[in-house]
Amino acid sequence: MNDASAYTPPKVWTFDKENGGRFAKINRPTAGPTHDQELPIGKHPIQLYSLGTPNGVKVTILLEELLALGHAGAEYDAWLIQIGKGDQFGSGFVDANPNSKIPALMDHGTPTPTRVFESGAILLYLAEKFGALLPSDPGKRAECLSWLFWQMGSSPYLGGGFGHFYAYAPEKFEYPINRYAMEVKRQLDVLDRHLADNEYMCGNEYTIADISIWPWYGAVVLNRVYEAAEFLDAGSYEHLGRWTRAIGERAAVKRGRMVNKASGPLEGQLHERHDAADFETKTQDKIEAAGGAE
Ligand SMILES: N[C@@H](CCC(=O)N[C@@H](CS)C(=O)NCC(=O)O)C(=O)O
Repeated sequence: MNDASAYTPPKVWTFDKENGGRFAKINRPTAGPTHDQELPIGKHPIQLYSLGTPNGVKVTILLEELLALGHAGAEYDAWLIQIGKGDQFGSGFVDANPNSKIPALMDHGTPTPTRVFESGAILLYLAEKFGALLPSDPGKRAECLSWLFWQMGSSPYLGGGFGHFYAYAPEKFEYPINRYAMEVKRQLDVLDRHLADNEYMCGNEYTIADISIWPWYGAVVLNRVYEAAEFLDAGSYEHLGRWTRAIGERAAVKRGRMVNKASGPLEGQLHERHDAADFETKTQDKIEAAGGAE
């Protein structure tokens, strides 16, 4: 065990700007804008302000799935918000999301523009708007929403808890790593047991529940977050593995993962998306400018 007595909390907590850790530069204990910065608006009614993180790609996967289903009204402009540079604290972004976190969506197709923040709310808003990927039968809809809200409540333990202490904290502490590894393994088991009897999260129907859960828990299985697949023995969750691989093969999922992605191999990055053709042209331009694929 680490020495738990090393830190004695003061009477009143104060903000230590130099507390180290991966996100020390952007984290602060107050809300609100830090600078004036209007958000750009493109040609489509749906404007997305985001980054290709698990929370961000939920929305781009859904939009690409809606387009693949023939919902032309789901065409969208996706703008890059670089959270490492503090774009989420610009005045325009804070107007779209007072919580200063990606993703944020503006729908200019309503009589007055509609703002939607929190990825779960965005998935529900879009699924209802287009009448797709959300069952209409009340029982199935309840099951779908239960899993959607399960993800919203559960993955902060995976990301903010386990991921932070296992991968990002400046030092390794046994207590939080143990606590969050146990909880994340419990969550992986919840999914694995459910997927043993169900093709998708809501029976045999692919829905926004899958789109919400896959970017987080599929990423653990595929070792795309925190380099923790071995530590968590993620390969042992057989049914979760089957579901993860099946969803990862979907063309819309592959496209959605590229949008607003600003890290990893260049051919997987599409910083902004304004048109379906951007997947071919913009990516190719970038690769050529960089002197060929990695
Ligand atoms: N519950 C929120 C979480 C969003 C979130 O945590 N976004 C992160 C990136 S994945 C972010 O914008 N962080 C920037 C910051 O905390 O300043 C959602 O699902 O939309």
